[in-house]
Amino acid sequence: MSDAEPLDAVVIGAGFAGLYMVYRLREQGFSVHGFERADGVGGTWYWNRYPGARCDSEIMYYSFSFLPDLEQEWPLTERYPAQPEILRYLETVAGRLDLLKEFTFGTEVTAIEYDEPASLWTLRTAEGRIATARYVITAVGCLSTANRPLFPGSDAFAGVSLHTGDWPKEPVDFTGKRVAVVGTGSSGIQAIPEIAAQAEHLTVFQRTAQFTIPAENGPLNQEMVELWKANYPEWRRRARHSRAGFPYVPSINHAVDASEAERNKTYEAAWGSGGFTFLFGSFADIALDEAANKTAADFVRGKIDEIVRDPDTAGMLKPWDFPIGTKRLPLDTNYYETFNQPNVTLVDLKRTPIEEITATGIRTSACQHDLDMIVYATGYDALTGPLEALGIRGRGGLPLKDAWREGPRTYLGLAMPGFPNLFTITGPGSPSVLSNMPVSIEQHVEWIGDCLAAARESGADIIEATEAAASAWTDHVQEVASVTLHVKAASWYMGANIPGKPRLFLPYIGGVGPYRDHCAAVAASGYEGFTMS
Ligand code: N01
Repeated sequence: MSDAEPLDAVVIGAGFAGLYMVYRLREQGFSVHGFERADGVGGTWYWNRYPGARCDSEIMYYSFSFLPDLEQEWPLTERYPAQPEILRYLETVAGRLDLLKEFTFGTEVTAIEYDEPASLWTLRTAEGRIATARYVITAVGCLSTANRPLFPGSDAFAGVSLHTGDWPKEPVDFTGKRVAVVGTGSSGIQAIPEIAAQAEHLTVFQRTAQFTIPAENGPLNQEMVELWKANYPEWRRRARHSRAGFPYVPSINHAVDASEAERNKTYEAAWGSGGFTFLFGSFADIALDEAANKTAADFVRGKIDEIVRDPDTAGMLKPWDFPIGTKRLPLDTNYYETFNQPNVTLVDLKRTPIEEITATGIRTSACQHDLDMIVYATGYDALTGPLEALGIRGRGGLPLKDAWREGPRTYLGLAMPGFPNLFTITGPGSPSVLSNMPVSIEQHVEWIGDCLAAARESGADIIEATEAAASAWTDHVQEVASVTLHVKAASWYMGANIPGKPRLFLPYIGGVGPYRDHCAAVAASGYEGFTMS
């Protein structure tokens, strides 16, 4: 790529989304180049190398559908793929499609500015590199800007500080160490049992107790794998038209109509088989009806009492302040069991908040905890954070951050008025984090590729979402969320984990299938809600 020549498109990111987008546009005959801040492919799976990092989507659902040969060849071993395995998969994809040469790695895009007279975007990198392109497509993920809470004295700690989303490549040895994990979301809940198995002592600092369901990970039956592989096209079709990008059959039964014995039998079976089917497969009203939701929540609280021997610790681990499933449900391997280990202590930050990070550890309102290592599993500035970090300025030099001061306004989570020719893969207002990501990513990549081809065919230089379409879609995203219990939780879906972030529901909860149909109808109508000029 020559920096002087305008490209047709620049893609930012080399995870699932960026790899497929670059491949797709190259195949369509566009000149395209990718920038990636890591020194390799993988995106989320490049950075999240913390112990226990695994995908909560079962392995047969968590891959590309557009590579049928690889689909058949790729070994399906364990139910949930571990981080090294997914990274290897993406490296294989990049190698097989000869994509590495299309990317510049180790390069962070820090500014993307729209040049109105030229109808081109100018991109600048931290290294001072400049590129120009007609189209910019962000493939930066939804959970890639770490949330690093600013505790007083944050930089004072003399030991090792790590964030789960920015984990070193070299294995971290916890042997003989006094370790803290701050945060009990999906990342913390995966890492805690693994760290506890090594560390001399582990102290878990919990602000909000989470519900978690056993993953029931383990080796896959290879006869089932063969059957699965023989029917991949049908499973993929079902996933695309499902609610969350999985070909599960959702329950149609209502918890409120079932007897207590029937409910317990259903929950017990779902708990035993593990995974998200606890929510999808048990009862249809858990996400919608508070009384139904309470039956599922009570079941999990009962499990905590059964598993955790110390009643005070069990009490602290039981969530009370949000309906189950309204914060992303983690899947675990021996999470609650870990608190029975003599080398593990739980600190409830609602009782005794962190007052300061000191040179030697963490001081809460109750006492000082002396530590060698602090692992922050404190999550992300989700969905908007990675986009705002790109320094995007649209028409009139308007920064995206300012355009989104009241919260993100997008059309279909794909485009924004005032930011022509800029597309966001799995942007806010699309199913993204509420879905099995590869399914949503493929749909966005294919839609964007088709849209660019349609513009080329019609001779248009500029494609831009209209104000009216973005307003209507943004209202629709909130309306659909408002009939669910999700809006009752102070979750990262609501922007609640980042001080000062506007509170509104960020992803689209209307379902992967209906959303896909809607996007397809927009394309079929000649891109209603966009102007092409
Ligand atoms: O982050 P989180 P995560 N002081 O935001 C706490 C995906 N994922 O990295 O709940 C003290 O869920 C915070 O407390 P609270 C998945 O979509 C997928 O774990 O805000 N504590 C919470 O306990 C997931 O949902 C997979 O009160 C503070 C924790 O830190 C998403 O990534 C694996 C704090 C953050 O939990 C994010 O998960 C891992 C503070 N100032 C992640 N600030 C798989 O598929 C925050 N916390 C396997």
